[in-house]
Amino acid sequence: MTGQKILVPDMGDFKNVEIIEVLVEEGQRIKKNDSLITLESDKSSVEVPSTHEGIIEKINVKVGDKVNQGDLILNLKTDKISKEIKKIQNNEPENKIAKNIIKDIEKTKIAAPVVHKSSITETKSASPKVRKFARELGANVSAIPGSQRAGRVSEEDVKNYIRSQVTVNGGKVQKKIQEEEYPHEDFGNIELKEIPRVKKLSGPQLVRSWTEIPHVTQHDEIDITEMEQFRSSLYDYYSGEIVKVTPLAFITKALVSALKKFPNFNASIDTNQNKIIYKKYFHIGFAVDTPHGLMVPKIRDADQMNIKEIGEALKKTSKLCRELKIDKKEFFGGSMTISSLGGIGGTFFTPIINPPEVAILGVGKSFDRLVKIKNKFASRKILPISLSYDHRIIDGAEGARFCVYLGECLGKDFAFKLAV
Ligand code: CAO
Repeated sequence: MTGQKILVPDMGDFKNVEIIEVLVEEGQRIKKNDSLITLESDKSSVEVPSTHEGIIEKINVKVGDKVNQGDLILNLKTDKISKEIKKIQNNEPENKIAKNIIKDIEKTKIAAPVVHKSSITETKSASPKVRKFARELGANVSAIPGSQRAGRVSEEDVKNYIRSQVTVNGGKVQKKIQEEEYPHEDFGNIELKEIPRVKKLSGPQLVRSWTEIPHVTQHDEIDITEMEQFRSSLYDYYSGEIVKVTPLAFITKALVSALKKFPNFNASIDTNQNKIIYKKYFHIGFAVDTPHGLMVPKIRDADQMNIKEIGEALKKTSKLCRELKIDKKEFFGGSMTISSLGGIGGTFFTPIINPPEVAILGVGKSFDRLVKIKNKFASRKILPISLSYDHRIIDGAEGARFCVYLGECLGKDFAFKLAV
């Protein structure tokens, strides 16, 4: 039978690479340049296009196979060949076009296809379903930052990307206009740099939160004088060594206690079913400032830890983030997040909720203040906090009660409150 073999072309660095997708089926009619398979190396993915058009007779490869240049991908029954053979079989009068086509036939019989590197589409990897989904939304998969292994793009990445590209104006969704009236270089020297990968990934999530969640931020001050005295006096009972625990460990413990009292804060909205999901676990997220960008890992089951254990978990987890050794799953499945800028400085700010959570606690740097108590002035240690919550789930009164309760947990009776 006359046919065309489609082989793996020369792809430079791509050697012994895995097939992660077969994009066509036997019996399918394909056009020249239609993508046949996707290959994935450590660095990137490429789609291998067809060099001819026709009907696929037999596919010789499957997902998971490792291939090299020259390996057979599939056998194609080319339209030109079949049409011309029919003509010749029917003894139709020869003409110039037919002669040329016969030449083509002979050429295709002996020549291996040559694919120029420029015709290989270097692409972000994504499953055919995700590609179709992106296409339907008018998005180009290669422009979407992938959160999966080796930058693979998931359906959630496509959704986040689309959300980041549109803005809601008067109830209508509009494409963002990002063009400046004058280019920046008109005003002086500039330097263009890549946005770090972590920021590329968190950007759409932040836009989603800021545009979709009606935020309310409530600021408050907590007198932590006694707690701070206790914290600085901590030492190991057996070794006698000073135990260094930052205020964040106490705040985490207080937050767990507040989440038990106010379950609306340990919740998520199920928009599909229009219901509230109440979580029975206490996994506290905390924002970590790393050279690669902001990360928000979780301290799992913080309700089952004492303050020293929480302090150790904070140190260990933030180190894993800074060394990029943290498991991706640790960024998901949280109850509520703490964003502490206490080690850096500043007082109040507006923390952005980390969806699907419904609240976030911002913590500033504690400071001394002279306070009049029983007609005497005393220096007290004050902790500024900023609580942002989703107003669809949490009312202002509940937000205020939550802050008051946190104040009690970290205030002068902290030892009693945090022990229960
Ligand atoms: N008030 C006063 N001092 C504070 C404080 C507070 N609220 N919180 C921490 N400190 C002190 C600590 O006690 C420590 O003091 P010593 O050096 O004397 O021991 C010092 O500040 C440094 O603390 P730390 O920042 O290393 O540790 P932490 O447990 O407070 O925080 C972590 C850990 C990971 C949250 C922090 O390192 C970090 O990355 N913070 C930035 C988070 C961030 O970027 N948030 C913004 C998100 S929105 O863009």
